[in-house]
Amino acid sequence: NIIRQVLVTGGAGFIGSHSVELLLAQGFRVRVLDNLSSGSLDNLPNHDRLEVIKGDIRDAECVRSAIQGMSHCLHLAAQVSVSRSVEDPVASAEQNIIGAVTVMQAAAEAGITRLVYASSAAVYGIPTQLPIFEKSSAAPLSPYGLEKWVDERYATLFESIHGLSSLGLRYFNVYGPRQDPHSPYAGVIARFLDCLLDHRSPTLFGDGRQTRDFVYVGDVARANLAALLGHQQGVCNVATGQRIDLLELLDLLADLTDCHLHVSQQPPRSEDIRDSWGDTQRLSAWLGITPDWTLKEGLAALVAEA
Ligand code: UD2
Repeated sequence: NIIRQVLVTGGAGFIGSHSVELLLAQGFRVRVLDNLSSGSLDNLPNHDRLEVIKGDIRDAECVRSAIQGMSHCLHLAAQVSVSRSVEDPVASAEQNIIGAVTVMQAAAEAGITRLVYASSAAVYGIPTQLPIFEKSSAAPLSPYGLEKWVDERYATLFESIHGLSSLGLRYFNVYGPRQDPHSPYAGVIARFLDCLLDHRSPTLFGDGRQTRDFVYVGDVARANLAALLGHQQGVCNVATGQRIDLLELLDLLADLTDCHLHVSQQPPRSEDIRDSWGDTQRLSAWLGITPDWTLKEGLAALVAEA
């Protein structure tokens, strides 16, 4: 029985900590590399197979030593705010491109079996058809989306140059426990719920008829695990194949919390796309993953933890 050892960059973050939990439950040894800028040690359990290193993915020496002895790498550390990438594209590119290439180079040098890394539905930009499938053209609307797309190109190149096996996961709208509603990159579900529980009016940008494909973080962790154990090379959506508009979402949350408040309506955000909805055929064919959590169940779990 081979013990798999996985380095999780960004392992103290929202998606990272859920992935670490699942990997530990599956018998992996886990080493987390996190600079704790947005992640927190509070997100992680005490476990004899878990080791945490505080360090930055832009520090090549640190990444090289962290990856030493590992068989797999799950690279999630990133600057995750789309709006921050617009305000400071240089800092964002340093983390999301240079940081990612630093991890890929270290993974190639260390002869890692498999690299799985976080990409984003942001690579697609405005969809040309719905649901969006992986062969749709990439036309990012933000530096963030472009950075993730560049990472995908690097990963493909590193496969041919170094034989580094990798898969990029294009996450759609991820929600669930431990997403901090007050952080600048909190998603709409975390924000709406925070308002409702505080009896403050949620802010709705636009008419509320925009749609999103919301995927529960536990299902994202399952996709990460399956991707680490798989062999497919390229990119894969991580979505549910279902979408909902924001007014329906508000209704669901209002029912679950028993808080029926008026929303404060604002003009649409300039960078917003109208619809996002992921095709999941590849997720199921390549990774054998069908989401376990319906939106209702995921929201109920979130409300129960709040
Ligand atoms: C998501 C991802 C982003 C990127 C992008 C790709 C999150 C948090 N962000 O951005 O990283 O991958 O998809 O397409 O998952 N809204 C409100 N009120 C609020 C907050 C948001 O009405 O208080 C609206 C917002 O205008 C948008 C929708 O809710 O129409 C979703 O916003 P979001 O920030 O949760 O996520 P999104 O889709 O912009």
